[in-house]
Amino acid sequence: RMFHEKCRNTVYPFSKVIRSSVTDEQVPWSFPWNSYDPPEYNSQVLLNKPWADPPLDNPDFKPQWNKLDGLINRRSHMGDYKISDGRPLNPEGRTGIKGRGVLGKWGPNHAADPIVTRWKLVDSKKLLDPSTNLPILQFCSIQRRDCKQWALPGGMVDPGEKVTETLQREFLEEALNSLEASEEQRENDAKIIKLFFSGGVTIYEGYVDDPRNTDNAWMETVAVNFHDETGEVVGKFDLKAGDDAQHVQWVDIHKDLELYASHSNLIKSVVQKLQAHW
Ligand code: RP5
Ligand code: MG
Ligand code: MG
Repeated sequence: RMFHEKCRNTVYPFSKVIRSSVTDEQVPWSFPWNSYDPPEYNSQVLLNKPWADPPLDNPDFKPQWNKLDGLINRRSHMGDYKISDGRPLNPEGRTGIKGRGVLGKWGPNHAADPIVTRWKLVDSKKLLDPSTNLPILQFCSIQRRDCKQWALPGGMVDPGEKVTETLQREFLEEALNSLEASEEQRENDAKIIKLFFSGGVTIYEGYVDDPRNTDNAWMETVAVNFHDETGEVVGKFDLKAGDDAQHVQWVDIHKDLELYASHSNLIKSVVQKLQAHW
């Protein structure tokens, strides 16, 4: 079994809080550890942010755990999560920090990740990797402004938003800079993306090993592959980074890519589906 590791044994992002050390065997909540008492961190940045939950001790805050709570989806793809002392418990186990850190929601924080792929072509022919003799796949990758790591152009599902809408919106914002494009450009891009994204294949729905995860708040995603077989549609787009992305480019896929969170694992599933080089 694989345990989450990007949310363990680090300094918590955007803070100076050091997570309590948690070994692999200590990760599952079923491992008895009575003296486990990690530090708590709740970013002050979240106070009064309209998209964030209130603090848990706010008497007006009555979250409906494991339910669709108004427009907020508090259900987990991993099944019902436990509540302990009034706090949702990370379904993957201990992270060495409690509170919600910098995440807006207590419990699951839902995101969506578009995996947009095309073949690496040379003279209009698929380029084969000499070692595996398999065609090399490329994906549209962004460099995150927050931690500088390369990643999928994903983002949070807004309250009431459909995941299909999030996938399109985040791709438009982060890989085509729709927030700063002219209205004409934005509408044109949105039309093409909407059509192209109608042919998506869902690769994964579930927990993400994100460095922001805590014992009481964690990322989950729906990752969908949009493959441009000919490279004539999105493969030809003029990519332009925007919003929380500072760079965007097509990146050759192989097993040694170091990407944000569990994004390398998500991409691996696409590689297997399309029988590409890894
Ligand atoms: C990751 O964080 C998800 O897989 C998604 O790519 C991303 C969403 O967070 P932001 O990009 O909005 O920070 O866990
Ligand atoms: Mg975004
Ligand atoms: Mg993002």
